[in-house]
Amino acid sequence: MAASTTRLSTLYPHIPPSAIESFHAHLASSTRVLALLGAGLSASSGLPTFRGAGGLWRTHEATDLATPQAFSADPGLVWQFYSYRRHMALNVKPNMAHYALAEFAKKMPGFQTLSQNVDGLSPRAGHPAEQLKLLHGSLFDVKCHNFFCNYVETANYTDPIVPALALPTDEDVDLTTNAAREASREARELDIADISVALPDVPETALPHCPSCGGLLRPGVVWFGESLPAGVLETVDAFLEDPLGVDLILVIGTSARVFPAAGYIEIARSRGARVAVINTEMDLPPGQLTKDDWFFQGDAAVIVPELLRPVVGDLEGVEEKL
Ligand code: BV8
Ligand code: ZN
Repeated sequence: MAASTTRLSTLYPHIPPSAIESFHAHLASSTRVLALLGAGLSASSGLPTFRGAGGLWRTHEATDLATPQAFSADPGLVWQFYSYRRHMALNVKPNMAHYALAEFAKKMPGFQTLSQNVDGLSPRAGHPAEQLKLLHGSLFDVKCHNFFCNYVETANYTDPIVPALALPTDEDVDLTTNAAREASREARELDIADISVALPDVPETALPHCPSCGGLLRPGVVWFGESLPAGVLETVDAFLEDPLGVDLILVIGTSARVFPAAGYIEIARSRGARVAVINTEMDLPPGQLTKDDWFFQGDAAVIVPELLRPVVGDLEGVEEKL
């Protein structure tokens, strides 16, 4: 039994070694591979998933805040939501699954990765850009909200992006009761995702503005009701329409509920792909898995490196980066 099979079935006794071996056998004969990534990939880096915490940010459904309507109604609130997520993402690191996928891309020219994640962790793990399609944009891109202005800025890692979006600290809170004792220690950032923390009022004038037309800048992500980046859709369709077909699709840490991203699983299957799901929960829409597919239940950061080990090896030296 191969070392990785032993390792994985030791870590996850519920995963039958035969499933790992049949997966590795199929991987060995695969040249055209897709991956669909979701928030679960970044969970063990320390980032909350959309469904985690009931999908709520303060009292708001994350999916409600991720809309053009929410931004038009209250750009300050939406910017605090995205600035918070930028801050969180910049304060965590890619995990072994991000690195394994990046290494797999370098070793497998016929590998294309479709990420729903806007957290920037796959790019930070060195995933080759031409093999990484950010279906829903990035927290670290900004663009002008003015329909007639096409100003875009990529890879803006300034945190906070404007001073007014700095996270409040407990120094900002009235500490008169035990000020003397408190004064000595570092001011602690307050978690504005927590409803008990007052949300600073950020005037629109203090929000990021477009250097080209003076309009409001908005996060460079795809909001619900907005179409995906045209270039990305074309590249994905070209990969799927390639006469070589698709041998395998890895569905990693996603609830596969958001379209068109979730739709790529069945399209890949129609192009010949077998489906391998890596998820802590059996969270796919019912009936989506057939007998020729695999379901590896557990943490993506542990399972993905083992599943890809025959191609990427033991990712020597990556640990130091974690
Ligand atoms: C559009 C960016 C049209 C912003 C996001 C067809 C049917 C039904 C509805 C539609 C349809 N077609 C379109 C729609 C509408 C809508 C949609 O899909 N609605 C859903 C809710 C039903 N789609 C759209 O609006 C799309 N646009 O269709 O435009 C159009 C066309 C032309 C012209 C104009 C318009 C745009 C959708 C993109 C929205 N933006 N993100 C932001 O991030 O703020 S979506 C966002 O939510 C993420 O990117 C991601 O896609 C989704 C969250 O899903 P996951 O990533 O899977 O996360 P989740 O928390 O749900 O699940 C985590 C999973 O991980 C769980 O399964 C858990 O068990 C697992 N897990 C947890 N820990 C681990 C783990 N797994 C492994 N290891 C662990 N450690
Ligand atoms: Zn502008």
